[in-house]
Amino acid sequence: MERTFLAVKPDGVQRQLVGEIIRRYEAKGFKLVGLKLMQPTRELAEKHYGVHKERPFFAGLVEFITSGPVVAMVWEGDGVVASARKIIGATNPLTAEPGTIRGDYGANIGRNIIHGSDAIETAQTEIALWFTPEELVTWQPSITSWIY
Ligand code: FUP
Repeated sequence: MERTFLAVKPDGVQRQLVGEIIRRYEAKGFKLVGLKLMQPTRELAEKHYGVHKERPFFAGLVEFITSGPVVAMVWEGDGVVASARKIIGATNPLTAEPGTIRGDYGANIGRNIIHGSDAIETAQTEIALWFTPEELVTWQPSITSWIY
């Protein structure tokens, strides 16, 4: 089953948007299979954003993402990588559509609330970077055993 990596960034945690963000993915019907609150190390942040190493915003980006706790998550479902990105919205919150997470809550491109993997292969790399295999839980709902 397809999986993606999402992370509520320090601005999203500090603005108390964690519940609202999780709610959107639960409501959509995706399945949560990994979740932890952590303050990323510089090494992790530099690896995660390695593709942007030469960009002028790289140092500030690493500084920001390591500045406070982040909620790292893995979500599962058909087409979850692309769908999660649609729910997140465009990189710049000022042009992101209203109704998306960044469109509704983001202040500027450097404070855009949430990260989401941009492709299936990237998701696999990011999941392996942020989570150990033991931290990911494979589970099935057992609704029929407790609901009428
Ligand atoms: P996204 O995949 O939408 O998170 O965007 P990118 O991978 O292009 O960029 C990663 C992060 O770098 C963004 F979340 C914010 C930051 N960034 C800037 O601060 N300035 C820029 O010009 C572009 C990106």
